[in-house]
Amino acid sequence: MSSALLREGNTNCGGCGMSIGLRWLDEVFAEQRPYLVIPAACAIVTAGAFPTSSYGVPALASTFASAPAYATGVSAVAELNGEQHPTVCWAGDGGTYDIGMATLSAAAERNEDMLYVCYDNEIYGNTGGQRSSATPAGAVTSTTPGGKLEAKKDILAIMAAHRIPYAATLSIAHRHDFLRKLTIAREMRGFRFLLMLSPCPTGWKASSDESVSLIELAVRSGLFPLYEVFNGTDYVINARPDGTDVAEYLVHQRRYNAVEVGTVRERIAAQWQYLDRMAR
Ligand SMILES: Cc1ncc(C[n+]2csc(CCOP(=O)(O)OP(=O)(O)O)c2C)c(N)n1
Ligand code: SF4
Repeated sequence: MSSALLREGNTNCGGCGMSIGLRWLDEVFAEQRPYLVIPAACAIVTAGAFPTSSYGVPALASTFASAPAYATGVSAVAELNGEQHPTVCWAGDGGTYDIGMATLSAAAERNEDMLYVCYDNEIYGNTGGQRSSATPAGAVTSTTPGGKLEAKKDILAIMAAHRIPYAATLSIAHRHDFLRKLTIAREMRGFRFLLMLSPCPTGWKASSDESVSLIELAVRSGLFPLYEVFNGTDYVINARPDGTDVAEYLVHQRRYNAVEVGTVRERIAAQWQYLDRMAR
């Protein structure tokens, strides 16, 4: 399907979750023609070589650490000019969980008027698949050949603690829920944060035609909960685990060849205990 925001012929690998996310962003934001702000990441390679671009809307490339600061300026100038174009920061997990954390936290604390979408492929995809603080424990990356030891950072809890108007998770296997959350974010002002688990067949060592089904398994097994947090306090759970064993998710990705399935099941149970307490 052709898209005004993301043009065909871009450099994204087949099966990249980011491509689906950008197309669905376009479905909800087409009329507004957003200004994209993108830090160093696969998503800025997507644009291609200047002066041509695979993005059909203005896209500003920022330094790795500074996308929310750039977006703060873009959003403020748009407002000064009386423009209706929303500012959308589109960043990977490296730019979000790690190197962009200071400017992300600062922009969220100031409640800047922007939508921030993190496409989380759980690695530094663009530079060869190094670990980030979004990489789950047990996953093999180019810098954790024996499997990562530390647990994945809970970025949604961190963003909710800023008491921003809206924070939510997105699944490319749940189109209706995905579009609904983008629409909520579109209608709000202030800092909105959306987290999309984004398959990277290259780094996940998975088949490119399984990207959507992998995310479905991640949600159904409870590994990737679908939920929303309003104003930092009001938790709404959108889908509960349905008994699917997380082993089904892990077995299709060679990055998890040596992972302890029992440990992953325990982590999922602990995560749901926490979420259930917050949503009470
Ligand atoms: C200060 C700085 N350090 C390192 C780099 C090299 N670099 C460019 S993109 C990238 C990885 C980005 O990872 P992520 O944000 O997860 O996005 P992805 O590549 O996975 O889309 C790195 C390390 C850089 N551009 N700037
Ligand atoms: S390396 Fe991964 S994140 Fe980057 S374009 Fe390819 S599939 Fe997408």
